Amino acid sequence: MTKTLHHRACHLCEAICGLSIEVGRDDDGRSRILSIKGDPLDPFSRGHVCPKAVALQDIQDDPDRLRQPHKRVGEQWQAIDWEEAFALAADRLWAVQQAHGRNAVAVYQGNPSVHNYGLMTHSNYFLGLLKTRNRFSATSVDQLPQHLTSHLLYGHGLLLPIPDIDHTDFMLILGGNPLASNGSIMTVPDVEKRLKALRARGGRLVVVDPRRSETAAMADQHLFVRPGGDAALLCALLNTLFTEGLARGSHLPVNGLQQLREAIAPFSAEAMSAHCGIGAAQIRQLARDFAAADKAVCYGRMGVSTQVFGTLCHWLVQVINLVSGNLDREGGALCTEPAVDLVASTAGGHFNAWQSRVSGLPEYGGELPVAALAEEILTPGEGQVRALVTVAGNPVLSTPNGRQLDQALADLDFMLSIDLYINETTRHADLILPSTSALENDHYDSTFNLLAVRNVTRFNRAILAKPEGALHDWEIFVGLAQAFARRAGVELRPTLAPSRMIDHALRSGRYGEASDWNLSLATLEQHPHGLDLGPLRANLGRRLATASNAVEVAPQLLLDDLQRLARQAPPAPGELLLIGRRHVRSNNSWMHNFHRLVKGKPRHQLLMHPQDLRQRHLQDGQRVRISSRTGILEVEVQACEDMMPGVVSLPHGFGHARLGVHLRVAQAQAGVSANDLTDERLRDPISGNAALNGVPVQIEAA
Ligand SMILES: Nc1nc2c(c(=O)[nH]1)N[C@H]1C(S)=C(S)[C@@H](COP(=O)(O)OP(=O)(O)OC[C@H]3O[C@@H](n4cnc5c(=O)[nH]c(N)nc54)[C@H](O)[C@@H]3O)O[C@H]1N2
Ligand SMILES: Nc1nc2c(c(=O)[nH]1)N[C@H]1C(S)=C(S)[C@@H](COP(=O)(O)OP(=O)(O)OC[C@H]3O[C@@H](n4cnc5c(=O)[nH]c(N)nc54)[C@H](O)[C@@H]3O)O[C@H]1N2
Ligand code: SF4
Ligand SMILES: [Mo]
Repeated sequence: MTKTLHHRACHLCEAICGLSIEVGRDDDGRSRILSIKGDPLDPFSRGHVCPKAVALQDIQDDPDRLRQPHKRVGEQWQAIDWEEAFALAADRLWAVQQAHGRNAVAVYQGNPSVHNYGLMTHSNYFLGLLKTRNRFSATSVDQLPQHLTSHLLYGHGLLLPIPDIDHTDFMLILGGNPLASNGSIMTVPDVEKRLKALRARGGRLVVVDPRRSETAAMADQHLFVRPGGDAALLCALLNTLFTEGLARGSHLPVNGLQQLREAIAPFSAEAMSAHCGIGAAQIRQLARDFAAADKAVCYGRMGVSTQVFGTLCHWLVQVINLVSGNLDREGGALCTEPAVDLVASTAGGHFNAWQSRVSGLPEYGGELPVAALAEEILTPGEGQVRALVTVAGNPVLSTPNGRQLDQALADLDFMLSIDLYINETTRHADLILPSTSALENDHYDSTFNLLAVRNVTRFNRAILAKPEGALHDWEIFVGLAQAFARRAGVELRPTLAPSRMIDHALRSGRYGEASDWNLSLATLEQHPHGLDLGPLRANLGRRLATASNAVEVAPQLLLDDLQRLARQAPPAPGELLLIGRRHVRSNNSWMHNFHRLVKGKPRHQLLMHPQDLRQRHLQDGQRVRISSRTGILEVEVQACEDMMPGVVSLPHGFGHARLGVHLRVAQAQAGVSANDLTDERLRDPISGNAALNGVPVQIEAA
């Protein structure tokens, strides 16, 4: 056997870790992975790796993974060839649109759509031809409030300021657990090391979370917050900055500061304390500590996005950074300057240009909130959704009231899924088109370089040869586009391979031919460990894309939403609120089929504070019945001192015990789906983003 060593970025989560992968080639010419390790020569990740990296090998070898197109025939699946598959998809989608209009075909794009570069470059080549307004994605169960905030304040939804974690003196984290997630909208491999370094240089880490998470456990201070209470806390922090004279000027041009001051005046720490469950004196002290730090940054993530005040929260996070003088400043929050810059190559976006048919939810950037998907399928009338295309997604497990969506999918006239597996969602498809695996693909990370705590760049070739008869995701989209264009009689513009597109973008980008870096695909291929382009620097001033060229700090939409917060009822006595959690060995819904990740004790129990158990005469380890407006589940409860009393936690992405799912390892420890309890009617009304956290539930013995 011959052995070769390859360097390659992992792109399973947002962290971009460099890997060293040893591949053996047998005498019969077959290649297999011998080992996957962290790459110490990667200047960004410096050898860091998490257990999920080994999943790359498991995906490669998984006997459950589909390797050619599969067509449904009754309750059976039949393997077919690509030409037949493309023609079938085109015929059926075209027929639905002919009979019921363009919007009768809906699209859902899942999370790997932004992790796989061929999906980034080519999914729209086909999906754009459908010209449907019913486009949905995982964005609206995730970071939509962050895009909308940047759109309103800075004029571009991708001008997302990233915490300058390596240079800050004070980091305030709300609703993020980077020790489990490895960072999000903050690409930061080896985050634990970087947070330890922050503390070693005398800085402070404060975490606000209803659970003492892994990150909270290593912080200088952890504050339990009532789920959904962050907007109240953030208002009170901002109010304290203003009333105690702690605000600092910003070098950025700003509009609306006076309106902001006036609007926030009623939201004192004393008035907000009950809503967030944190004492007024503690809130005021936190504001003083934050303001006293030379360089500080406030960072909010999933826990504050996916709640009923999601957009208000992310607006307040930005405003606190601005008002404390930390926006667009070293050690504060900075926008990246990546080698391939989606900010430069895309328009600023639009919001609320149209609304969803049934509930009138606003579009953002051409997408509607996915909380509306099931009702668009289930509600009869002009414009009803009759067919669905899913791409790299599992909305039955990942979107609110997944059980309702599960039932709705069974009603469709046609469903096409581009996915590697027959999972809880794709089991409803009429046709599944599987792509090559990650290691059979080239990769350039156009998404997460944009969100990284340093300006970094790398391109890696595929490590394993593409198997005979297999297609990459981008080739599947080209095949679908060609077949659909033929069917619809429209002309298709020519396209390039993703690597050619990246080469063009690199050459014309800010580190391209016009700079000393002279970056191109060829230069990056000479740097297989990746290239460090330097720390983040202030740049927002010259990149603001608002009509006024100033930061619009007080959008009327958000000032108005403060009234919703002011009207909020105080917590009901005995309330029990459901939140989620992530584990470093799991990734949303699709990594439970890999032995090496799921081995050991189960990790999908319901966590509950012992005091809440006692009050309900429940025992640790017992099976309980948990119910919400949308569903009832039975699950094992685990006593956990790390939970805030009145709050229970269940991870999402489980619930694999459904008929027809072909994930044999995952089904051995199926668990239940948290999204059978979450409620599609519980949303942030500003963005329409789902409120997956802070769901009212009841619990009793099963
Ligand atoms: N209750 C609750 N719900 C949540 C969350 C939560 O915290 N709590 N988190 C939300 C978040 S942040 C997200 S991002 C969503 C994720 O939700 P989704 O994106 O809907 O689901 P995933 O589990 O990421 O499913 C990914 C799918 O892509 C397939 N896949 C993987 N790689 C590829 C590839 O290269 N090509 C193709 N074609 N397919 C591929 C997998 O087989 C899998 O079916 O879940 C959301 N749902
Ligand atoms: N291992 C692993 N890594 C992942 C993923 C994964 O599934 N597994 N998913 C990837 C994806 S798609 C994403 S989007 C990122 C997400 O990255 P993070 O945002 O860091 O994700 P979570 O671990 O869900 O952290 C959310 C935290 O918010 C807390 N929380 C819940 N409700 C509230 C609330 O009302 N207020 C406050 N302040 N906190 C609250 C939860 O207790 C939890 O600790 O992770 C990515 N990385
Ligand atoms: S943290 Fe783990 S899953 Fe994420 S990029 Fe690094 S190795 Fe891959
Ligand atoms: Mo996500």
